[in-house]
Amino acid sequence: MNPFSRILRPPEIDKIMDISVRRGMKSAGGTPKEREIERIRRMMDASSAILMSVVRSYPNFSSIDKFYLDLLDSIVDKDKLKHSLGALSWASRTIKRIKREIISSLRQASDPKEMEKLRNMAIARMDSVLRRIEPEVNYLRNAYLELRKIPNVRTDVPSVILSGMPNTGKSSITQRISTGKPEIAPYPFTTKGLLLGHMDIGNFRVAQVIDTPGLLDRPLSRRNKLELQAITALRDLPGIILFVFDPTETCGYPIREQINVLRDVSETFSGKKLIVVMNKMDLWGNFQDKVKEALALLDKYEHMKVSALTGDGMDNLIERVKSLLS
Ligand SMILES: Nc1nc2c(ncn2[C@@H]2O[C@H](COP(=O)(O)OP(=O)(O)O)[C@@H](O)[C@H]2O)c(=O)[nH]1
Ligand SMILES: [Mg+2]
Repeated sequence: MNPFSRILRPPEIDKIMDISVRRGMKSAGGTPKEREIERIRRMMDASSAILMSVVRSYPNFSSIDKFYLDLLDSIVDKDKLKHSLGALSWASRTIKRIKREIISSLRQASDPKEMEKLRNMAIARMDSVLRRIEPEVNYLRNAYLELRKIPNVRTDVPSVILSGMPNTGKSSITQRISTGKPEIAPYPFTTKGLLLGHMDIGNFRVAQVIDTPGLLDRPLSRRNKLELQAITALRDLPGIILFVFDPTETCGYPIREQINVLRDVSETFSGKKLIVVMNKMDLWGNFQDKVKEALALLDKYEHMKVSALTGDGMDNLIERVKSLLS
C-alpha cells in the first residue's frame, strides 16, 4: 500500500507561530509565575509538536518498496525531502531546548517586567528558529501536493498491466476482465489517472488490473526523464503486460504506429511476459486486409483475439492470464 498515504502537510510558518502563540495565551491556575511558565511551555510544545507530527507521518525510507521509491524519485528529490524532514526535527529539538532555558530563567525571575521580557524572548527565539526552516517547510508543503498523486498500488500481488495506443480498448478490456468496478487512482504525469481493478485468479488469490491511460500509449522516446521514471516504476510490479492492438485502425492510429509503440513497450518491459490482445473482432469483417496485415506483423508475439464490445474471446483471455499468474 502507498507508504505516503498518511503524510501530513506542515502549515506555513506564520500559521505555526499563530497557533503556538495562541496556545500559549490559554491561562492556567497557580501563581503568576507558574502561569507564565505554563504559557511558555504550552506555546513552545505546540510548535515542536506540529513539526514532529509532520516528521513522524513520513515512512522510514529504508523500508519503502522499490515501486514506490521509483515513483517517489519521479516527483520529488528524495535527498531534499530527507533533508527537509531533518530540518524540521532540528527545529523541533531546538525549540524544546530554548523552552527549557527560558523556563529555568523564569524560575529565577521575580518581577513581572522580567517575566514579560522572558516571554517576549521566547517568542522571538521560536520565531527565528522557525524562519530558518522556512525553505524546508515550503518544500514539504509542495512535496505533499505531489506525493498525494501516488496511488495505492499493491506490490504484493501480481499485476496485469494494460498498454496500447489511445482508443484501442484498454479501458473496455480492464472493465471486462476485472471483478467488480475498477477505481480511478491518481498517478504522476497523467491527468486521467490509473484505472485499477482486480481479478480472481483462483486458489483464493487476486491479481491487480492496471489500465495506464497516458503512460504506455505512445512512443517512450518522446518522454522526459521524470515521466520515464514514473512509467518504468511499473516494471517493479510483478506480473504481465497486455498490449491492446486495434487492427481496424478505428482508434485513429495506423497499424505501423501501433507496432512501434508495441516494440517500445515490449523492450521497456522485457522482463515481463507480454500478450498482444487483438481487439474489436466484431468489426474485423469490414477490415479483412488490415487484420491480415496486422497478424503478419505480429507473428512473433503471442496474441489473442477478442471483442471488448461483445465479450467474444474474453473467457480465453482471462484463462490465459490466470494460467500465467498462478
Ligand atoms: N466495435 C468495438 N468498439 C470497441 C471495442 N472495444 C472498445 N471499443 C470502443 O473503442 C473506444 C475506445 O475504447 P476504450 O476502452 O476507451 O479505449 P482506451 O482509450 O484504449 O481505453 C470506445 O468507444 C469503445 O466503445 C470493441 O471490441 N469493438
Ligand atoms: Mg482508456
